[in-house]
Amino acid sequence: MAIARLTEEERAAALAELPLWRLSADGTAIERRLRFPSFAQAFAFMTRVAFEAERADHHPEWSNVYDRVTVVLTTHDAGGLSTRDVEMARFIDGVAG
Ligand code: HBI
Repeated sequence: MAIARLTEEERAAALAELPLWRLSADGTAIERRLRFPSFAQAFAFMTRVAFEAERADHHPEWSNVYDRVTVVLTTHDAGGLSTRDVEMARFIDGVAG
């Protein structure tokens, strides 16, 4: 299903509500770096997000080093940011705090 890329205005409005996320240099993705008390808790976070990603059919680009997780969200089908990225970022903020 084709999904629309956010306009500049929509992107700015969305980012204003996602202060923990940074816009990539090329404007096509948002990134958040997280740190957890342990590797086990970092991986548990990734597991919860993984199940949501499957449910939403929207998957993060992410990496994990011990207690840290870096999450990058972009919509490949739109060639940039879409509402799916905003919704997933909100979900992640809800899980990670
Ligand atoms: N995840 N981040 C992201 N971007 C996509 O475009 C995307 C996805 N997960 C699944 C998906 N697209 C499928 O809908 C398409 O590959 C068919």
